[in-house]
Amino acid sequence: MHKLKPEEIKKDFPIFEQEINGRRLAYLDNGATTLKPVQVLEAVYNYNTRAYGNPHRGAHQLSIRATEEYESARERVKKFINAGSAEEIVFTRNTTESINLIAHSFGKAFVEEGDEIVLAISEHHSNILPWQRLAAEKKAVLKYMYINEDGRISLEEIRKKITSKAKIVSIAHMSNVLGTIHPIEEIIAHAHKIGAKVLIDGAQSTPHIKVDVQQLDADFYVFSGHKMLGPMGIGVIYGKKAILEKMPPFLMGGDMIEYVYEDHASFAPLPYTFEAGTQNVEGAVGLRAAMDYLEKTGLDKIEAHEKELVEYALDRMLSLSYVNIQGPKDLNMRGGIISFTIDDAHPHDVATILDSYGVAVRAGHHCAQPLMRYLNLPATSRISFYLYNTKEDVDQFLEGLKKVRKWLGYGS
Ligand code: 7TS
Repeated sequence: MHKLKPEEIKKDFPIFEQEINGRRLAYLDNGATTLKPVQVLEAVYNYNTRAYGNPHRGAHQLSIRATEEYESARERVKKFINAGSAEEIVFTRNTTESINLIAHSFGKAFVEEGDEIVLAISEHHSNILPWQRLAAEKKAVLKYMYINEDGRISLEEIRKKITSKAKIVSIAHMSNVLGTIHPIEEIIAHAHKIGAKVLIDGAQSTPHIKVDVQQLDADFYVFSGHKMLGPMGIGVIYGKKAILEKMPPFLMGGDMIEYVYEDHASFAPLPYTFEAGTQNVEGAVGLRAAMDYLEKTGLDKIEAHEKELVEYALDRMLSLSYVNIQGPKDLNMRGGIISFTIDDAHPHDVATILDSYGVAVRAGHHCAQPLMRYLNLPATSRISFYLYNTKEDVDQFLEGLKKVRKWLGYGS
């Protein structure tokens, strides 16, 4: 396998042409959102200047072209994650909306009093709050799988928490705080054995590792375009057709109907049942271009490149006595995310000091307060890699990191 050339890749991303605080930009906040290559920007521009219209409506050329663009983006998503059919791909605004839709509609159709909904303690709030509401509405029971000291969920924990009362298990493929890649194959196999469905939150995984939803046998797989070089405001649900067909619509309105009468209506077939109102066509077109870019680059290469950067960064961070790393130490169990704390320094101060070195990192609870409480941490700082990051970015980060304690008045 040829190695990725991040310096070449960077040239496709105009945002790197500017300096930040007088330094080259070391963008290490890819877990929050990713930057856009010209190929994505141009695809959106070309759509808006050549094919813009409201899809699925008019007989005129622009509407027809917009419909073709939108549906070709759906086909692209289907191929990217190897779904069985385009009917199983629903466009949403983001991962958050995807999970809300499923919690609402799957919950309405399938969840009853006393049923159990199983999550992991490391979930993003987007994969907790919709289930809390469903549990309250249906008098269902919310249960959590807890992680061990290494940031992992053990097989015993999976078997203990996913019992015959479970209706749905919802878990991130990769934790946005710890970088842990959860054992979703084992979770899916076990859940299916006892008759529960599984939703995988792929917000942090789809951009970085090859996902094959049929091979995984996930019932639902969701993700956001803006974390994989695409535009904000476009997200995806993959759902098995046999399950989606039994779920009622989430939003009601135009484009998702078949016939409407004064007092009732019938609905359009999949996937349109779940796409009410005018959709984000330019977002879908941008996502299609992003997927083209990622596949052309090679997801296997991207994954290997990020592993190399994590190893390079972890080695050097671990040699600093005042740096504490969260999550698995075993590289095979984590993706391109490292959360850490520095003795005597608040994570927000760390992020602010790093910013003055041109290094963009995230600090805070990372929308995972139950995990933070479980780990007994108020917050962490986090670096997260992508295909355009280089060892030079890591060195720039380390340069700033080594100055943090001095800035705050400590000796070293
Ligand atoms: N699930 C996971 C695992 C996430 O990491 C995020 C966003 C979401 C869901 C929500 O995605 P959205 O596109 O709907 O907002 N995570 C982060 C993060 O770690 N820093 O900023 C956003």
